[in-house]
Amino acid sequence: FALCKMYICFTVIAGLAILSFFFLRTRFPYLGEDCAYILRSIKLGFRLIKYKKVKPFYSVLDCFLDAAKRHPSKIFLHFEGREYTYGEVDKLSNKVARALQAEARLKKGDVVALFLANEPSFVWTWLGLAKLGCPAALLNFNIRSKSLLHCFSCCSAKVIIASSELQDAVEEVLPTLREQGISVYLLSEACSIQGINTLSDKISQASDQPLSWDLRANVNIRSTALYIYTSGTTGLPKAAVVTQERVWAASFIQAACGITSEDIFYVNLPLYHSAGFLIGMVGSIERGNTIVLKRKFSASQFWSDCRKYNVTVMQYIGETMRYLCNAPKKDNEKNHGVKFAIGNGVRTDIWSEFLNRFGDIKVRELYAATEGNIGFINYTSKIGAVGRVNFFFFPFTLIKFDIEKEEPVRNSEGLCIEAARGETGLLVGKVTQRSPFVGYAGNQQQTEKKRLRDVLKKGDLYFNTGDLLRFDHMNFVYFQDRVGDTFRWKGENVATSEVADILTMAPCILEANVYGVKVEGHEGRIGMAAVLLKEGEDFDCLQTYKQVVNYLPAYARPRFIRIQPCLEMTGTFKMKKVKLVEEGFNPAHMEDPLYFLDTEKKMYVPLTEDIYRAIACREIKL
Ligand SMILES: *[C@@H]1O[C@H](CO)[C@@H](O)[C@H](O)[C@H]1NC(C)=O
Ligand SMILES: *[C@H]1O[C@H](CO)[C@@H](O)[C@H](O)[C@H]1NC(C)=O
Repeated sequence: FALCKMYICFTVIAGLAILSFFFLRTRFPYLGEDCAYILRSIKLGFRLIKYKKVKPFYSVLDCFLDAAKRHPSKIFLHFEGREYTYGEVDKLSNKVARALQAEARLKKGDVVALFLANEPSFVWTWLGLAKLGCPAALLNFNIRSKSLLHCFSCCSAKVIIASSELQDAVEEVLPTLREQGISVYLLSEACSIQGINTLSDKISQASDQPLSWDLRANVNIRSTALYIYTSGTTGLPKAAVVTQERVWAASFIQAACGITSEDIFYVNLPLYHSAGFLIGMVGSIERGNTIVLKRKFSASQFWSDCRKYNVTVMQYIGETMRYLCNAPKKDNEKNHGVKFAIGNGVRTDIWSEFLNRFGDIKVRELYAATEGNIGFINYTSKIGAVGRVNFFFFPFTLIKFDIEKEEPVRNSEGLCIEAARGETGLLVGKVTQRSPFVGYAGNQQQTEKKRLRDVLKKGDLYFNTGDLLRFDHMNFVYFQDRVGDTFRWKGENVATSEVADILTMAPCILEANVYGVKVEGHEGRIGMAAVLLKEGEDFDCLQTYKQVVNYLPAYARPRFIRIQPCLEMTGTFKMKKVKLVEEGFNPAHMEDPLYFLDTEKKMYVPLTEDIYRAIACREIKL
């Protein structure tokens, strides 16, 4: 996680240099906030330096064990009306570790894939694995079949643990898993399917005695702690390697925002992403505070949960902020204890409306990529900004980007050109020893694709975030857009080529160009595909629907399909997208036949002007 770098590179001298630099540069309005934030960051920087040196290595698990010793009866987790103390979670994780040790014969370093819903067992199963010195791969519980197998195999796991509610998804890929000799465990007391082992019964019989520290003696700050999946720029999701150092750095975000051990943190984002897992759950372990965990985000339960559990910190993404603002107004909306909101992707208008309706909540908007080496936090609450560049924790730059060609603009010497202040550019982070780019598990090719060379000097190396940002004259950072090969919908990144691969497996489709289009009143972009049919074939509304629904999670399915007589290519044989994105899905504006994925009729249907109108006035929910 990117923010880490900021903490790492501190020494006293750097700190002082930065401070004096900052006193000269910063204008008056943000002085207090800048100072408080910088001082907190320097303290955290020193802690990370200490963790890098101390032997034996002090991991987040050790931090959890210390918290469980310090306050065993403090509530760690609230979930659906039940509460779990630090002491209980510690014991449960001992039981999980012992059951897995006996059943799966796990050794230190073995990777275990977790295919779990957002439920408390996610937390103690991960802690149990950490006690055995085993990294966990956090599978997205929405993925199925080909994607699921791909994600599973790219982290070289030999064991998968699944929630009982995901049994069907596991059964679907079971033949392949068995062929590969994978051990499959279900968090359930009973299961009649051959090849699926139950785990809950073994966990409840296992001893809750602590495990020997020796089991994880191999773990150090550079060890892989987790694999977290990010959407591929080409093809299937990639497993970003998250080291112990990154886990620590990401867990410091709560501390950097001023969250304390007294706070109650509301985790309503999925635990398979870094936001929910690292910033939320692991950050709460680092602070020693209490988590309210939700199976999924619910706008209607949000504020009543906050009141019921005395929540003081909420987590958000742009979509959830919008859902909260779209909910019907109530009289008691400002009656809650939420002081901070931490997240990313909220748009300026929604941010202002949110503050107007729900009161004086400090919004800490941040920008970072799971695998990246750069990050920003908006610690001063400037509406719309994702951060502030007032000092150099990590070297980065914005470079001019050609949206049409989808590549950086280069000058006659072959070097990139820095974007001017106020101008939108591609964010790239310099790869150095202190801000490394670890890359993706088992995917050298994808790792290489995120590397950008000869940026400002011949032979230099940068991490390409794929994100377009802008810095203003007050040093605030604004997220603008994402370059064309992924788009975001319902808080998930969708890789266009993965969707195209699935579409072209439908018998009538020869080629597909997938992109995201904006819909009024929604965050992100919804999936759309321009397709070329095979010669002599008609568009098969039912078969294409089945193909898409069988292989893609709901957020990745193209809701609109545009049939084209040919697909336009760029000079470098990439499909042209910019014009298609601009043209959108209004049937009045194009001749090409358009289809709409109708979730009620369970097929694609011709996109009529009536349907278009119903979408625009939100009679049809997307
Ligand atoms: C919330 O705070 C109130 C008042 O301090 C307290 O009575 C109540 O028990 C708290 N609720 C929870 C779930 O901790
Ligand atoms: C951060 O958010 C606050 C609102 O909570 C805002 O006043 C401040 O200007 C923001 N700062 C940045 C850098 O975005």
